[in-house]
Order: sequence, then structure tokens, then C-alpha cells
Amino acid sequence: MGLFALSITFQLIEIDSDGIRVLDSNFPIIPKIPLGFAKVQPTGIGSSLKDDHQPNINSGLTSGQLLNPTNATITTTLGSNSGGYWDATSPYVSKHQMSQWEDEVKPWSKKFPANRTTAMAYRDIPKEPGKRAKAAIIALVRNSELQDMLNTLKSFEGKFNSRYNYPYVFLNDEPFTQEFMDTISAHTSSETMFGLLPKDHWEVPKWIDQTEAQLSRIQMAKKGVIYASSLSYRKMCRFNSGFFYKHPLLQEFDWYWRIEPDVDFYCDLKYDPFIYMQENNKIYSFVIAIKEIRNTINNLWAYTIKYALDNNLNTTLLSYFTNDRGRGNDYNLCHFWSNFEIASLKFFRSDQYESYFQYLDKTGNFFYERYGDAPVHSLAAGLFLDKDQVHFFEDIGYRHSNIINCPEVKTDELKAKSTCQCPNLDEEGLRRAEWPCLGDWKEYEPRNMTNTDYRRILDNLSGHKKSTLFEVGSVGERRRYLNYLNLV
Ligand SMILES: Nc1nc2c(ncn2[C@@H]2O[C@H](COP(=O)(O)OP(=O)(O)O)[C@@H](O)[C@H]2O)c(=O)[nH]1
Ligand SMILES: [Mg+2]
Repeated sequence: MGLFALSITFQLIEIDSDGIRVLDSNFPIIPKIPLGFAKVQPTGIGSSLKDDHQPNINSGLTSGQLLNPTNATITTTLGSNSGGYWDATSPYVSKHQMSQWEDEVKPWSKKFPANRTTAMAYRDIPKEPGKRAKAAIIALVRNSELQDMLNTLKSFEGKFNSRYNYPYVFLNDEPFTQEFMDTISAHTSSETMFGLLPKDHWEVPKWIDQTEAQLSRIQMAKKGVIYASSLSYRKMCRFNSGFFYKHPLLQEFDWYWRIEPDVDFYCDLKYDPFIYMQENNKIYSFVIAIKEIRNTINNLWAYTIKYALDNNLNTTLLSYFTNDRGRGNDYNLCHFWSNFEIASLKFFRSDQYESYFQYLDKTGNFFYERYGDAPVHSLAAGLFLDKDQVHFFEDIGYRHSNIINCPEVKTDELKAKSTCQCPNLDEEGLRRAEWPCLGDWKEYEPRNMTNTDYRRILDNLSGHKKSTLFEVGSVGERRRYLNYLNLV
């Protein structure tokens, strides 16, 4: 069966480094490929398709530009305290590993110091200068997204950061072009840093059977799932799930605010959300909560519950993510949209979070399925945090794609904190994501879940699914099971 599928693959589809195009609409349905296990070894064919990551130093810039930047203020950067969080006791990242990553990306890491004479005026600096968080604004972004990143930057500076001047860290799987760095740094008076990702943080890990992953992408594409055929999208989601907080440029920070190209901010923020988080014992925050596409995360819930059971976790927030508050079996698909996040880096660097990420990573399902970093972060919050450690920034007006949060009905309290220019939803084709995830969030009363609940949830998985989860140890076996499942 495996050979049959492979020979068809090479006759009827076109594969490039980022996707798959089915050339024949009569292409037979390929069995569902939702399960993955660490024991799987890449096949010969799979390994030959591996696109090894080599930083593309020709991506729009010459080595001369890179080594002799026109802007004399550029210096290479990497803090001497890097690796501080991953001390000798960490079972996950050794100091040695961190310094290897530092050495690897150092030539492509650039820092532009804060420059208060350029670009936006430096106004309204907080009256309490002592109250600064060890925080950075972070964005993973491609060179090709310069204009969209600039639009975000202008909006973000205008509404918040021209007053607070938190530094920016821009990350990329390719070296940033000189144009990108010059343009971005000219539009903020804050310090800006530009970094390359270490190979380990981006590339497909060795245990992934790439043929299997490709078959899965084909099948998801046939179902019309967004980003189904994109390998780079999966790499991005895996990076944002388990690596961003390990980047050498972020080691000096405790907090981050994630931004993306082409988003808008609508409200003047007159307080520092990092300080708010710090002083109110908040760990994670969001502005938009919506439902995930089920086909991208088929087994994420089951693995998460199995993780909770294996680790004997008492949770109080996980039941927010169930379809009937913990008594049922299924994930309600709600997640906090991670294109906006203000959160604690220490949380992500904790052994707990790391062990959950690694557990998921070893399933291979960032590639065999298409786990988004948003549901992964959200379910991690469900596993490890209480509701009062997660904050809904209702007063931060924000748009990503066509979904917005903007405080329309302004309470006196919100009015005092912010001034918003919310867009006209109908005119601009925008919508709010209030129901049901946000409504549920507001009403959510913490409920404990323990092993009894996790066992019941796993017991209630359908018979076939249960027999495939956690037990199937090879690609061949998995494919046989999946063929079978496709028929029932
Ligand atoms: N450097 C780099 N950034 C990427 C890549 N793919 C996505 N991103 C960034 O990752 C974030 C999420 O990607 P996006 O395309 O916006 O996904 P969506 O928000 O889920 O539709 C954005 O900040 C993108 O700029 C990639 O291949 N390379
Ligand atoms: Mg986006």
C-alpha cells in the first residue's frame, strides 16, 4: 500500500520546497495521515526530499552590505548573559547548546540602538521611569513583508510604543536585507534587533517521515484546509510553539508582545501592559479568541489529555476548552489568537511548558497534522495556568485579517484608560469574534479536572481512534490504520 501511494505521488503531483500541487483531479483519495510518532525513521525517499536549511545570504543583499552596513550604528549583538534561563539544571537546553545557537546566528544578528532624533517624536515618556519591564516587541517576518510590517509598526508606534520605547526583535528564517533593517529602524526611535533563526529552530526534524508529511499535506489540500499544502507554514507554527523563546536575542527579556505584518491597533494605550501583567500576576494574555479548524488539529486534544494524565495534572483552566465544561469528551476548538500575545517568556521557558511542547513535537503532528501555535499555547495555558493568570485585554483595539477587537461600548473605566478609533465593521468588511469563545471566557467558572476526568475523556474516544492513538509505532502501521479509518 505504501509503495502504491508513493508511485502515484511522483506521477501526479508537483512538489516544491513549500507545497504540493495535485496535477490530476482524479487523484485517488490518500488515506488520512493524522498520527505521528517519534520512533518513525525517515525513509530513503523522505530523506532525499529534505530541504536542508542553509541561510540564504544572497536573499536580496550582498555580503558587502551585510558586513559593512551603511548605517554606522549597527553592531552585532548577543548578550553575555544569554543562556541564563537554561542553566545547568535544565533538562532541555544546555548552556552549550545555547552558545552553539548564538555562534550560528551571530553573523546575521544586527542591532540598531535607540535613536530619539529620528522618525517619530519621543513624547510622553512614562512618568515612572523605574517601572520598566524586561520586555521586547517581537515579530517573525519575511523580507517580502516589509511594507506590511511597516504598516504594523506605524500603527503600533502611534498607539503605544512611541511613548514607551520598548525594543523590537525581528526574526527571520533568512537573513534580513539591509533595506528591511534600514527601513524598519528608521521608523521607530526604539532599539531594533534583527536575527536569523538557528537551523534547529526552523527545519523539519530528523524523525519526521517527509513522505508521510507530504501525503498528509495533499490530503488536507483536497479538503480545502487553509495553508494545507504549505511546509513553511508548519515550520512557522512549530517555531512559534517551541522555539521563539529560545532565540539568543530574546534571552535578556522576561516578557514579549508579539506583533505581525499587516495588523492594526486602534486605541491609544495610556498604560504599560507589561507592567500591568507583572503587577497583577498575569502570565498570558489575548485580545481575540476564536475556534480552530478541526482538520488541522485532529488529535491535539487527545494528546493533550494524555499528557495531563501521564503527568498527573490537576488543572483548573483546561475545562474551559471542553465542549461541556469538562464532563464531555471533546475540544471545543476555542483558542486565543496568538498573532497578538503579551506574555511571560519565563512561562514558555519553564520545564512544564517545554515538556508539553516536546511531547507534542515527538508525535510529528506539527507536520503530519498542522498544529497551530495558537491552540498549542492556549491548551498549555489550560494545562498549567489558572483563569486569573490569563488576561483579556479588552481595551486594546486590534485587527488581524478581517477579525477585530475594539471596545465599542466604553465603560467609564475603559474610557479612562484608552481612546479608541474603532472602524466601521460593515464598511470595512470586518467582524468581531465574540461568540462563543469570548462569551464562554467571560462566564467561565474554574473547574478542576484530574486523572478521573482525563481517563473518562480518553475512554470515550471512538474505538478505532483509541486503538490508533498512543500505540501505533511505525508509518506502515499508521497508514494501514488510516486506510481502515478512511473506510469507516
Ligand atoms: N520569516 C518567516 N516568517 C514567516 C514565514 N511564514 C510566516 N511567517 C510569519 O509568521 C507570522 C504568521 O504568519 P501568517 O502568514 O501571518 O499566518 P496567519 O496569521 O496564520 O495567516 C507572520 O508574522 C509572518 O510574517 C516564513 O516562512 N518565514
Ligand atoms: Mg498573520
